[in-house]
Amino acid sequence: RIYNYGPRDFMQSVFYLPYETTATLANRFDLVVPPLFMNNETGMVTTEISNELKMKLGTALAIPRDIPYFAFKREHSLAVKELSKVFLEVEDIDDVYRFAMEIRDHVNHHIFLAALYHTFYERRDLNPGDLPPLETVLPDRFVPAGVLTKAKQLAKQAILNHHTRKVTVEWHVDETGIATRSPEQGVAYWREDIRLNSFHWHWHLSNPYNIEPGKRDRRGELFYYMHHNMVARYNMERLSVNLRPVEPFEDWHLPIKDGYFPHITAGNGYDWADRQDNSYFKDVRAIPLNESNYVSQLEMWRTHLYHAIDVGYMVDANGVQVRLTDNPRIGEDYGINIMGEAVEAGASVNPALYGDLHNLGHDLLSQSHDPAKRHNTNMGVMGAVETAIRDPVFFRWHKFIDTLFLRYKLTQPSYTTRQLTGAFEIVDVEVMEDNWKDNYTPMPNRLHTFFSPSTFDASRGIDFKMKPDDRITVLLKSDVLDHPEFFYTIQIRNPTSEFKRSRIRIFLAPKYDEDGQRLNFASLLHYWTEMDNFKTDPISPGTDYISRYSMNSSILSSYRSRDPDTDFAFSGCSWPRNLQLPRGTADGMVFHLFVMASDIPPDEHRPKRSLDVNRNRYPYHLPTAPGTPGTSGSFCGRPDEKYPDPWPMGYPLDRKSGHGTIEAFVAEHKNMALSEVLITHAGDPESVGRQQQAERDDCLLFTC
Ligand code: CUO
Repeated sequence: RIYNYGPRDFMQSVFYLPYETTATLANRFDLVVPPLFMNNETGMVTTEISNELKMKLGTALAIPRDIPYFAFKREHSLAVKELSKVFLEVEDIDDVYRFAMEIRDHVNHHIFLAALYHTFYERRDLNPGDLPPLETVLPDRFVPAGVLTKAKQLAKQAILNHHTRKVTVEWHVDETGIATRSPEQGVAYWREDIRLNSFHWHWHLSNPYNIEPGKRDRRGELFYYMHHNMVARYNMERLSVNLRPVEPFEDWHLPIKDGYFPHITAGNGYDWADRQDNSYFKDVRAIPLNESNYVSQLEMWRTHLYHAIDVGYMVDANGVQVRLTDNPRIGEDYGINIMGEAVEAGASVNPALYGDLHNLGHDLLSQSHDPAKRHNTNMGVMGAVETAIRDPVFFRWHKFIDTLFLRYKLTQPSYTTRQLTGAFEIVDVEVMEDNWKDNYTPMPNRLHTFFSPSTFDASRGIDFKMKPDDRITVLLKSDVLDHPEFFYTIQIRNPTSEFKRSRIRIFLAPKYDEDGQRLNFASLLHYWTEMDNFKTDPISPGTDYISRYSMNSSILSSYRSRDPDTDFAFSGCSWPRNLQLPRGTADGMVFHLFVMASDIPPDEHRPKRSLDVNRNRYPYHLPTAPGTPGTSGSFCGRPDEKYPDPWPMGYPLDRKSGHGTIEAFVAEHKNMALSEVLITHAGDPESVGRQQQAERDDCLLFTC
């Protein structure tokens, strides 16, 4: 047996070189693997699996080996579930490793990976914080094909030269999907951000729609909330680069204006399909025909969902009305959770009536380049969770889905004064950048973003034909949006005579729309994005101060990578740290920073009831914040626990209000505060804080 790597590394090694046989993997990483056999017909050397194991693999064996994992297709999702079950039923992680090694030569590469990622979210003895970043496993999902070709050439040279230890290949975002001639290129840096796409994969494998009902607390609501935040943040980026907010894709008979040409090719020869500008959303005529899907199905489901929203209830499979309310009584579910499950569609109250709207939309869009199946084309990027966000149509589709949820939210009564007020009074709020560089003095409520280089190690995802002792690292490098860390200081008054904790909620939204008009309360509902949500330490009677660091945000995982060759800061399901702030503009974009201090009800002081109290993580997985698993609580939930905040997700900025403006809303509640924050986008980190050159009246050659 191996184990010269340590348990964490040996588990990770199962993920690597996903397109290569186990024999190659074993050779490259010096692993001991199960016995290998040669197939006399194909000449391939592989592991052998028993008939008993074959039976357990179920549908996973039926999916062709070389296609991507199309998460929105039921049969793919079922295959991941069944394969994960094999990994979940074995006793310890040695067995997970052994089975994984036996199985990997026989099932679809990506379904194998997806099942392993899901296993890390499910097993008590594994931790999602230890999952390798997806880009290190599947670099071809994130990097233009030409960059990988160049990396292979350089790696070969390095092997010949012996002395070269590191090969680095750089690329820029304008070398990928969309050319500068298209306005949509302005936000390509965001759509194609590696960690954002990786986060989306993690989210869907942590919260799969076909997981046993009830296994994830408020999963349907989380589907709404995370994707709502994603769309809201995308629109902030659009405003930053003078683009109008994304239009929902809701008239399904009009052409889709923007096509998408991904320029990525999977290393096993799979070519993601291109979609021409002005393609149509069409019925997909599958072979066999009974697996076809029709736009009219989606229209029918949408009508049923709108009906449910308008009448305030859904109808379950037995014909019983299920009330839709976000003020649920004990024993009732949140209406938004029921809606989320029905729309995605997960544990829907009535799949026959409400269908598969979200998933089927992804599926049809990923085939809209060849809906009649006349050209033997592959699927487009919209069909896979790790690539969908690259395509501008992803956000048009999700803006439509979000608008549907917002239609429901607008049926809910405004929060009452009792639901909004609290004992604490927020006196002042300030946000300040870290003192992150010499000769620069940060100023209150002034934040900066810039592009800075980001690197990851591709040597374990692509076979660069190295031998174990070649010791060459292949690094891929590009610029990503980034920002200095910052911290909030909240001056708070506790009018009671006791030390008391509070829950602080922080949201961000732009102050002005694309036409420079102030966004009113109703329009801001589209934009608020969560920045943080946490319980404070006990606040002393009288005036006290709360300080909170951006790195500890509830939308980030608390795990930090220990890989010296990459700067990947977080593992597991985490909003990308580098995209925590919207880009802002060169002359400063104005944002509202909303802060609320809520009282904590007495029963919330008790430790959170774990859904599985025996979870026993390995000691070397100790997170930086004790007791925090390797996921972002707010956007990903926590596999074994109740959602960390009992209020509706997005509270208190998820419902209409009698107030016309956010200022009027805040003015009525002492436990809320609003600050104005200016986010300035600097070209590069070095230009932050540099004084602008004053214009001079000198007589220049061309002015005099
Ligand atoms: Cu995450 Cu449409 O759900 O992609």
